[in-house]
Amino acid sequence: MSKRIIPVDGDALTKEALSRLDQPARRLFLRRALTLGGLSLLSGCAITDEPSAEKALAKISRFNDRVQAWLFDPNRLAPTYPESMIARPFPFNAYYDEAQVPDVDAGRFRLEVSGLVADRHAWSLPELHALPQADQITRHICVEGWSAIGRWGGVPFSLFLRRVGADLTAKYVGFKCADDYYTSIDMPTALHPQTLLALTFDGQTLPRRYGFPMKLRMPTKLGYKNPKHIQAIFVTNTYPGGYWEDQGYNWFGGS
Ligand SMILES: Nc1nc2c(c(=O)[nH]1)N[C@H]1C(S)=C(S)[C@@H](COP(=O)(O)O)O[C@H]1N2
Ligand SMILES: [Mo]
Repeated sequence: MSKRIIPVDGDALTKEALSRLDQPARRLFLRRALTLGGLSLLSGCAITDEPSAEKALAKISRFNDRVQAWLFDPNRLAPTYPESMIARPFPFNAYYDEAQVPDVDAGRFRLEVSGLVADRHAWSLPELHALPQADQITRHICVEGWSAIGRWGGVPFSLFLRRVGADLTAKYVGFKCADDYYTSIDMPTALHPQTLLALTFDGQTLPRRYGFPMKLRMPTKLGYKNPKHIQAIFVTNTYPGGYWEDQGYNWFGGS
């Protein structure tokens, strides 16, 4: 199978990501199903009622996730930008408004690490800051129809996973946040060189509205895949889903 060409130009990337992912999953699947001659063909069973149609759609969605994961190229880098292109102020987004942003106590904070890892000790913020740090200026793309360039700094996530002795052959890394948000990613994306456990934004401590004390920043994935206010990280082979993913958003959510 030949590798899909992913444009490295920012606008093209935005357009491509949106065209593939911003519409409600149902519409996309129905369109695809129609062109393929019916859902029943794909699911191998007659679709007569809502629940069975839903089940078939879910099945196709998970299949699409697998295909995208296969096509994912861990060596392809997302575009980076000059400092002059950083959006100031950077947009805020969450499933609630800004007044409800969680207030995490920096001194008492400990990042929990569990699942398929050798070292389950909980990390304080100074311990995380003591690890090697990286910095990058990339574009954040939200399916609600906006994108903005920002600068995030923090621990390369692949380094962190190796440091905790994670099973790098496991399928998923899951995240639980200080609000009720949660999400999960595939291991190849977790190990991608641009995936950062971000502790700073624009050279400052990560502000509260952007996910203090830390967020996972992945320029290869859409906004909703980038969890803010991370409290716990776990490595697993059991599909963990996500806040928006469980409501029909595409799980892979990236390129
Ligand atoms: N904990 C948490 N993380 C989250 C969200 C959220 O509601 N809670 N929203 C997601 C969505 S949809 C987007 S677009 C980005 C917004 O990040 P920003 O506020 O830094 O722009 O955070 C993502 N991560
Ligand atoms: Mo978003």
